[in-house]
Amino acid sequence: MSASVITVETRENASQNLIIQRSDSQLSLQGRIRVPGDKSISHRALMLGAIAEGETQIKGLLLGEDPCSTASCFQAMGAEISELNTELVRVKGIGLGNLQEPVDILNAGNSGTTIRLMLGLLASHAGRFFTVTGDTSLRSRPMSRVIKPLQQMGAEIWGRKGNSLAPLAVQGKSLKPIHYNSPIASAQVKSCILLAGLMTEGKTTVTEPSLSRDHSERMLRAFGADLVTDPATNSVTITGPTQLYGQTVIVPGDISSAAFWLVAGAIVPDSELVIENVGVNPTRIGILEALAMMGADIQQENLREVAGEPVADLRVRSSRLKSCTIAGDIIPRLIDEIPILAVAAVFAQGTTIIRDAAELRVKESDRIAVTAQQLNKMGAKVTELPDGMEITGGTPLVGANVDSYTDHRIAMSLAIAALNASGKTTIHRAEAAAVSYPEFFQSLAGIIK
Ligand code: SPQ
Repeated sequence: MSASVITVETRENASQNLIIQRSDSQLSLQGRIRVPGDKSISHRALMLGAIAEGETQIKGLLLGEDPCSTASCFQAMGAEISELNTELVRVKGIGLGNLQEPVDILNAGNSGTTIRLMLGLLASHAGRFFTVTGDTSLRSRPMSRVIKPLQQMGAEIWGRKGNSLAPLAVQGKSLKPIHYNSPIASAQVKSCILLAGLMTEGKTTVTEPSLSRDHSERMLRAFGADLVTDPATNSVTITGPTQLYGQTVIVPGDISSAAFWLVAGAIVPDSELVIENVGVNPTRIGILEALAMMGADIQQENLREVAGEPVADLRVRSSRLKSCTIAGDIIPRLIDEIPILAVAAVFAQGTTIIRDAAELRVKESDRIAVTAQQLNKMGAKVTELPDGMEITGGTPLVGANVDSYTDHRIAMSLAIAALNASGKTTIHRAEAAAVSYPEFFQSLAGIIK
């Protein structure tokens, strides 16, 4: 009998349960996996392609729900985007300042990156009016972090709860440049202001307390923007107006998706996985550093540079994990991987402390509360902290009924935890995985031996 059976059950309301039934026999994970394209880079390639002059070609685009939301918003504003696929997407750019006033409300779906980055562009399109919304989760996520700096640039934006929540209305204006000292390390805040700075006469600067992912800086520069970074102060300056020119973007595999396999390979005994073609941008590899601290056996192979981003194959072999402390400057470099790191910590000896991660409370779900509650249902010992978690590892997990709270990263983290739990685990609303990793269930079934 197979060591584990994976079933997907579709419910009447189209939501899906992922059921992982462990048998008593030993399970191991073996094989090679190619994770889908990086979500952050996919969004940016579609957006910059849409506002550039000429054609942008995108190879390896993530076909998840989030980039699809970005594509449909920019199509509604006049960009011609060919059918989305992983082989080759052609974006016919409409040139700087030429986004058209859409005839309907723009819908960013579940995607914080879509709405926050797009707001910088909408606010700076003088004379045009836009409305933008999202799903239930996105409508509860804070937008003042981008609205406030945009207002300092002269933007006119209205929304619910004192202009802090979507739906939002934007009256595009000619903006003035600012130097914004961001109180949080956030690539979405940084990118929003840089995109607003594209059309703004003069120097727009963002300084952040520690460095967040730098895909916008890399891609803006590749598209021809006049952009300077100062690593000593975590600052980036764009001088506008600056025309962009269509480019070829080759999207590497998403390290945030690879993280599930890295942890699975580490915690399931006698496993060995190779995750191919993973982006290892220094601003994203906190997960590799944290797992190394925990004693995971992970090697980077075939390190190479593809279209301005470093890429490697990652080989993971199972090993005994130990606890560690994850806090400070590393947090922005692994922020989306904390739910799956919590799963690693559940199987590590000792008590792992995660701090300085209060941002997790305003993601697709409150990822501190949901991770703790759902893993504890399986017998884990996770205590919520205001800005993180304390996780005491070493207690065997038992299958349970758990819920993703419609958060893709929670759905996939619980599936990996279930691999090492006895009996049956049912993950409710597991379809959320499609936001960033539509083929996650099939890949999981393919590596179980
Ligand atoms: O796009 P969204 O919904 O905000 O997605 C998440 C995710 O887990 O996929 C966050 F919930 O990723 C963000 C990430 O947390 C993507 C992102 C980006 O592409 O710029 C930056 C990070 O957010 P932030 O707020 O730290 O800038």
